[in-house]
Amino acid sequence: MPHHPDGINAPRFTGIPTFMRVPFVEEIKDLDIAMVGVPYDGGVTNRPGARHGPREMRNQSSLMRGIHHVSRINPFDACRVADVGDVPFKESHIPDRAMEEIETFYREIHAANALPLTAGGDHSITYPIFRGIASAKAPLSMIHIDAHTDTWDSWQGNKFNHGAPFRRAVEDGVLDPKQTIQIGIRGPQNVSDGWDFSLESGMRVIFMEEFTEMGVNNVITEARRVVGDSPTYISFDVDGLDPVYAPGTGTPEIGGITTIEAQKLLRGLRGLNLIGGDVVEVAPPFDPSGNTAMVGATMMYEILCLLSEAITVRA
Ligand SMILES: [Mn+2]
Repeated sequence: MPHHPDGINAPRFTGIPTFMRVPFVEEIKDLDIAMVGVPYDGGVTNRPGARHGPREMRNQSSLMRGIHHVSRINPFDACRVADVGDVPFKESHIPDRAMEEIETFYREIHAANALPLTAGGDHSITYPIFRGIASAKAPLSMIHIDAHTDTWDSWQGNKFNHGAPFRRAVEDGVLDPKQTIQIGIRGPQNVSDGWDFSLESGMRVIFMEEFTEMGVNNVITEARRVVGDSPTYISFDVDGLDPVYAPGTGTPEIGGITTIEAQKLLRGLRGLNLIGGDVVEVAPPFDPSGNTAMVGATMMYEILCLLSEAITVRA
């Protein structure tokens, strides 16, 4: 497969923007990590626009370079990484069908032995991703960064709305709530049902006030304790960040995580048994400067470095 272009002989402002300038492949084979776009926002409960997230994150992700300045990992040298394109939607205006179409694509990626790294899309997409890569016999663990627990129930008749993916995943047995940690939770709600579901099902919920009290290092220790060495997925909703850093999102909440805190948190997850990740809820219509997409793409790069190290260790 073609090599990742370096930014010296092929300047980063040139070429067609794939994720982080990796090659685009149509056939998913001989890959360690598959970067995927899921341009879907049929699950939003308020401001739409995350369907445009993958394209804008591809564009902004061309700013990324190879070598991580802390770990010195170069994921593009360490692993076979490609952009496998977007989920090929045919009926995405029907939520039930959209969920099936996403699941089908991730089954393919999983069958090809590649780890998925995804740009959303609203957060409803993580539920069919879990269905594609996990089973009730082997549910996933999760480290979840978000302002919202996303364990609410149906909204306006849509059980696949973006406030519900992890409730659906627990009901289906593809997510183990006792090995799930939710970090950065805050903001008022219409009903407390989602918070209650998370706590009653056994998830570890770190509200923003506790995050501030604990500090990032203790949050890392707690996250590592919760997931242990089990297969773990990282789901990163940009609204977990403070809107100062990520204003371009559908449901912003002030008083959130800073970008350096988020980077430290992710860097503290080295050595875990990581099997995939996503960055969701970048909504370009609310992001005129492109900053939120740039921040989202950088968090994808942090997760990519973690995944590539996890693969290298396993090999
Ligand atoms: Mn979310």
